[in-house]
Amino acid sequence: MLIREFYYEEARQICNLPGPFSSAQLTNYKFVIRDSLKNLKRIAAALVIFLSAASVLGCGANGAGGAQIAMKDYQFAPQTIHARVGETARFVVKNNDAVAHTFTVKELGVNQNIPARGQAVIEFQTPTQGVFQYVCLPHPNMRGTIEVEP
Ligand SMILES: [Cu+2]
Repeated sequence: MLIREFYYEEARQICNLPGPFSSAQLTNYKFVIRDSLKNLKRIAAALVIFLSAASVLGCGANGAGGAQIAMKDYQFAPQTIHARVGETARFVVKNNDAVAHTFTVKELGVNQNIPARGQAVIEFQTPTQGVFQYVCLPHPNMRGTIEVEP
């Protein structure tokens, strides 16, 4: 395995993204570092590759990565989100309203309070394929669906 592929794999796993990447996908990214560099340079280069991989994959160093879901005017946005079956879904849910909401998926055992003007990172398992509803418990008209796909 090339060193760049190794670090892409590391970043991918930390970000809980589907994969592994094919070499064809990897060649879509530009690398300035050649595989013939000496070991010391490789270590520094590998760190650069790792950070750029994490950046490309949308996983920030602050750990706040994940698809965004907004709560605004007593509605979720978007109202359809996607996850991959058998993996850990990760969403950053941001409440723009002046009241608390919840992000609740009863079938998946998710029930997270999001304080007014606050946000939460929500992670949960998606063991089965299907369409699941998420709601805000105090405001039943706030709802959306998660499509868990193969
Ligand atoms: Cu609510």
